[in-house]
Amino acid sequence: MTEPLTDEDYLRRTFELAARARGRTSPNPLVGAVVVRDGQVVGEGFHRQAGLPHAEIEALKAAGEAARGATLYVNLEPCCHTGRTGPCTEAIIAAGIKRVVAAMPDPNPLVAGKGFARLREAGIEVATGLLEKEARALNEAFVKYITTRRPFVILKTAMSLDGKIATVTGESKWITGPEARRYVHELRDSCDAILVGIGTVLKDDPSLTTRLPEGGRDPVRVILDSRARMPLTARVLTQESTAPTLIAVTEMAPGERVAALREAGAEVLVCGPGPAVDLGLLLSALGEREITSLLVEGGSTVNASFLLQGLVDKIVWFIAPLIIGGHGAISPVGGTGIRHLARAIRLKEMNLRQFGSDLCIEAYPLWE
Ligand code: AOF
Ligand code: ZN
Repeated sequence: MTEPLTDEDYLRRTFELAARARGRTSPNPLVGAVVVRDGQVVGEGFHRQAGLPHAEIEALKAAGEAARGATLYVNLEPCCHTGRTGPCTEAIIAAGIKRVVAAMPDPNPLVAGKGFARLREAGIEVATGLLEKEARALNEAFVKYITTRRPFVILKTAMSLDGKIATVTGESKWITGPEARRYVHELRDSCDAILVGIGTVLKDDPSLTTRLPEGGRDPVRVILDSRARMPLTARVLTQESTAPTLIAVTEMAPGERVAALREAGAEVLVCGPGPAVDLGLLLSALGEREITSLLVEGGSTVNASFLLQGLVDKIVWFIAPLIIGGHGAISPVGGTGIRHLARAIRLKEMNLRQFGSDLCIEAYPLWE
C-alpha cells in the first residue's frame, strides 16, 4: 500500500504547476492549484499569462461538480479583488470548496489577507503557512515588485577560480562552459529585463537576446550609458528582438546624441543630473513599466554600482575551473571597494549548484 498524499505533497504539486509558466505571467505571480476530493486529484490548473484566468479558476473548471466538498490547494492566497479577471474567492465559494490550503498570503496590497478573511467568512476552513518559504522563493520577483514597485534585481557574473572575469588582455569569451551559458539564457527567458553598461556594449557588442533551442522570450534590453555614447550600429539597436531597448542616460548626455538614439528606435530615459545614472530612479522607472525582474549582466563597474548601493536582491555567481592570474585582470566587482571587512556585503542562503564543470553559487545579499 502506498502512503496517502499529504497537504505538503499537494502543495509541492501546485509549485510544479505554477513553474510551468515561469517567465510568462509577468507582472503577475506564478500560481498553481489542485482540487482534491477523497484523496483523489479531481482538477489541476495554473496561471498561464497575465489577463488569462487565475490558477484557481482553471483547477475548479477542470474539477467541475467534483469540487463540491473538496479541498483546494494553491501556492498563493486566493484573490478577492477584480483586476484583469474576477475574484477567485467568489468562484471558490460558489464551487462548494470546503477547505483551502494556501502556502503563503498574497503580498499584493489589494489582497493581503482579505482573501483568507472572505473565505473564512463563507465558512471555508483555511490553512496557510505550510511550505511558505518555498512558496516565497518561487515568487521572489513578484513579492519584491508588488510591495516596492521596483524590479527584483539578479546580478549574474562568471569568474575563473582565481576571481577574474577576463584576462589582462581583456579576453572573456568564454569563461564558463555551454551548460552554464544555457542556464544564463534560461535566466534571460524568465526575467523581464536585462542590463549592461556601455563599456560592455563597446567591447563585446552583445545582442542581449534569449537564445534557447526552443526559442524563448527576449528581455527588455537596458543599457547604462550616462553620456549617450552608444554607436548607432550596436547590436542592441540593430538586432531584431521582440523587446524594446531602453538607454539610461543623464542630463549630461548631448541632446543630439539622445535624439539620434531615439531616431534609431531606442527609448531614452534621463535618470538624474549625472555624472552617473541614478540607479534608484532607473529601477523606479522600470517598475512603472511593469518590469518585475532585472538581470544585471554587468561588468565590473556596473556590478560595483549595484552592489555598493544595496540594490541587488540575488546573486548568481559562476566559478569556472580555470586560473587566469594577473594584477591587471579584472574581477567581478570593481569600483572603489569596501575598505573595512566589518562593512563587507554579507550573503545568506548560499546555495551551490553545478552546470557541466562550472560551479554556480546563488545567494541573497543581506542589507541591514
Ligand atoms: C494571477 N494568477 O493565478 C492568481 C493571482 O490582474 P488580475 O486580475 O490577473 O490579478 C492579479 C493579482 O491576482 C495578482 O497580483 C495576485 O495578487 C492575485 N492572484 N494572480 O495572476 C493567479 N491567483
Ligand atoms: Zn485570483
